[in-house]
Amino acid sequence: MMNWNSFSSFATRFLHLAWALSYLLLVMPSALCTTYNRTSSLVAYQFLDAFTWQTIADPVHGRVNYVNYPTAQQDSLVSVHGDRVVLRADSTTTLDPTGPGRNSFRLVSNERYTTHVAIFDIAHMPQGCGTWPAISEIDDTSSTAGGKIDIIEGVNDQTPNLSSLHTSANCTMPDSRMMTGEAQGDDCSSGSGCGVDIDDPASYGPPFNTMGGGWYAVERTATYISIFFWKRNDASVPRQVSHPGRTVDPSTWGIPAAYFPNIDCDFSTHFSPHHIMISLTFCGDWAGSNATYSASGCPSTCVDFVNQNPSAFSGAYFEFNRLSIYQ
Ligand SMILES: *[C@@H]1O[C@H](CO)[C@@H](O)[C@H](O)[C@H]1NC(C)=O
Ligand SMILES: *[C@@H]1O[C@H](CO)[C@@H](O)[C@H](O)[C@H]1NC(C)=O
Ligand SMILES: *[C@@H]1O[C@H](CO)[C@@H](O)[C@H](O)[C@H]1NC(C)=O
Ligand SMILES: CC(=O)N[C@H]1CO[C@H](CO)[C@@H](O)[C@@H]1O
Repeated sequence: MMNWNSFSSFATRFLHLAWALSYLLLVMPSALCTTYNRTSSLVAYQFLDAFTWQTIADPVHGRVNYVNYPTAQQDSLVSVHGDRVVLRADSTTTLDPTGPGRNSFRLVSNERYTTHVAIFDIAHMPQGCGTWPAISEIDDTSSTAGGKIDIIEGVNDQTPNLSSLHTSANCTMPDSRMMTGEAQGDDCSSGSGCGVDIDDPASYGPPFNTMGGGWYAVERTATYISIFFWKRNDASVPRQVSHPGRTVDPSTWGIPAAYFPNIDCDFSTHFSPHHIMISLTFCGDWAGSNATYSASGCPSTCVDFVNQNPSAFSGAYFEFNRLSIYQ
């Protein structure tokens, strides 16, 4: 028969075991849970309804004039073809050098997101000398105080480029990370951010468009940010990405193109809830810097080229098949 002492130690051990089990059952699954539920599946006019057209002066000083939605409709800079949404810059107007820049778009999502997955199914991205397209996540201020995730960004058709974080001071990335891309800098608060070159020339610009585009996806959690890319004919694209359904689990998608852990970067103070931003500017601080522009093999100076060659911007458009968001 069990005496009181051994019963008591049995009971204590039982309680410990029960606590450990309940910890495993209740705490661990949520900590390990990487399944997200779909909250938006945006095509056609629903896609456009989820965004606001920002008409601010360009924070990166581009040769651009961000128009509102009615102007974009009137000038056919926005169109819907079945499910697909096309957002383009003006490609018919020769600009007065003393007047405003080239009409284009800067769309900001009405909702903000913290922990989430977004899958962009993109058929075409803006191309041409002087172009500087971006798909980013950023807070309201257009500064990097609340952090900024550049999912796709590049200039002057140069490939492959570039997924990056931009933050306030005291946020760096480890040199060695589980990702297929190549780190270009580890200090996320530096001017160029902690960028990662995506290891595939078809991730950007004309080669991306020739392929029929592909899929970019971002996963943001409290402890890491991952960016994934698959070109259109990539047989390894997960079905969850190519045929987005009710749930996704990015832990089944393989090694990300870019991976940004929170090891030397406190996410809670460096990243606020973010809007999704889709924009196209011309020239400005990056694309238009003399060194960058001339190194890309583009003619003339960036601003003169953008002013004088409207037809060079007939390929300056995004075409989205779908944007799926999971939370
Ligand atoms: C997803 O939906 C399921 C079923 O409604 C729910 O149990 C689960 O908590 C949801 N997950 C998230 C991350 O919200
Ligand atoms: C920098 O961040 C670390 C955590 O990532 C924190 O411990 C440290 O206090 C921060 N330093 C400054 C100057 O904010
Ligand atoms: C860039 O090049 C243009 C034309 O050659 C020149 O006028 C301008 O001063 C240059 N800007 C800088 C910052 O070097
Ligand atoms: C291949 C290529 O153009 N890579 C460029 C990507 O962007 C970084 C940062 O601007 C450049 O240093 C690379 O040359």
